[in-house]
Amino acid sequence: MEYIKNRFYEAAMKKYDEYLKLKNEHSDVVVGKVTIGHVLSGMKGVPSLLTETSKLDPNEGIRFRGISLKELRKTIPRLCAHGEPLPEGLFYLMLIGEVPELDDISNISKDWATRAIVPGHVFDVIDAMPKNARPMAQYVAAITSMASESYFLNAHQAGVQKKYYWDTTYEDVMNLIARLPRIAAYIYRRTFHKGEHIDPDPRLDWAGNFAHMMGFSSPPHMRLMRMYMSIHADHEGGNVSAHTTHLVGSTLSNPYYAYAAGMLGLAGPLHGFANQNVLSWIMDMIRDVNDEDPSPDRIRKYCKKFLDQGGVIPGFGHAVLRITDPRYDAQKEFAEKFIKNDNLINIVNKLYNVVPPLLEATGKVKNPWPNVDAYSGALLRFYGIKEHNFYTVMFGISRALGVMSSLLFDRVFGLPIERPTSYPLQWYRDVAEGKIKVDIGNCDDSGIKES
Ligand code: HAX
Repeated sequence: MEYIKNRFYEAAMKKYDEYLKLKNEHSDVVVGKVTIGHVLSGMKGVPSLLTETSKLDPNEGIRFRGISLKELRKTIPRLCAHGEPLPEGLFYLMLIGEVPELDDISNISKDWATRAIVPGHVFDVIDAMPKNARPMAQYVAAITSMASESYFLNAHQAGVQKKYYWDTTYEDVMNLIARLPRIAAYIYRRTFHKGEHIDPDPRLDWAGNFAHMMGFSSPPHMRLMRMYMSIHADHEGGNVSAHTTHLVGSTLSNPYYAYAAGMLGLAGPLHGFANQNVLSWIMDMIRDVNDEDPSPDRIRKYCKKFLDQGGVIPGFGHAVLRITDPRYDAQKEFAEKFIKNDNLINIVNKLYNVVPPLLEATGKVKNPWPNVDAYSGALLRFYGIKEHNFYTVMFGISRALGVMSSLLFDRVFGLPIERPTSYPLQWYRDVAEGKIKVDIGNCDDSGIKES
């Protein structure tokens, strides 16, 4: 089990040397500019974070350690010829920076299986919540309660040196990831299946076991889950779930708290909650037009009216991407391969043709194309996972792979507490009107110098 940890340590120490060299020799190199427009529109496009695991290109989509989603799905070894690559393989790539062999992948599967025992009090915390509590609320409460197990927390309180932070963080990260499927499946069965729980099968891989514990043990379900858990794993560092995890982690909060905080960010409708909203929005449309198989024209009229009334169509648009999300394409490809003629999937496909021109016509939407969330609900529903309140939790399990790998690098680098500067509106107005001059050539660690 130490094999993966040792490999990570070797790779991480090389990165650490690069980090130190950059910090010591090039800290004063300017990498971008910040305008009032940036400040007032969510700092999009401003380089301000260090993330090793993946990079998002607006016109190409996500690359994990330089490898696109399409390439990745061809490169990562599978359990069988027609199967999907395992998320364990993507985790290895993000963590170590190399494409894994099948042995590396099964090493991680086995490691996680041995770490997957969830402490009893975590189930007590879940069971103490109302049965109709939102699955994400149950999930975050469970994760937070698991911090009692944090090796990092204990080591930090015992005064461990900063250069060893990564070691106990690694243990927490691996334990946390290993236990997420069990916790989430417990919540799923408690909330939607009368609390009839299904024991884990430690012989299965991480995603396969999750499908099994949810009650979906067939090979097609496991294949779906492997794909789903791979494509949602990471989207560089600036998205809200990744950024929040990093921000909270920068206070040296333990990995359980940092991840729980990230999940609360994922739960917002502009982010991961959109995957639930898409399906309920489509269901509303079906009810409204009173047709399970509406024509493109009926869909167009419905969408137009919805937009005219100020609605935001979930599953379309993106803060960075300017193309159809390759994660959408991956799901479409999967559906085309394995699903013949499903109404909801047909509607999703029709929306692809209908919605972008309508969004373009608003004149304000920067990216009219569908994102990852536009497809996933219809796909999950086809496979019998119909409880859309649970979808964001599923997204969150996958997202742990990326944000927890990144947190490990934060600890390796010893990144400091994150603390940008804020000013009141009047300050920006004064700068805009030339009443205050800022000297960007004269910045120091504390921020812009006024002159
Ligand atoms: N429907 C209607 N209007 C939309 C829109 C959509 N799908 N997408 C963007 N707009 C609107 C914005 O609300 C904004 O309007 P106002 O100026 O009136 O506020 C305007 O177009 C400009 O927005 P933008 O610059 O193109 O987009 P942002 O970077 O501000 O926001 C969002 C990106 C993804 C949040 C946005 O496109 C959106 O709300 N989409 C629907 C929700 C969604 O699918 N979220 C999931 C995104 C992927 C993800 O993170 N998954 O987890």
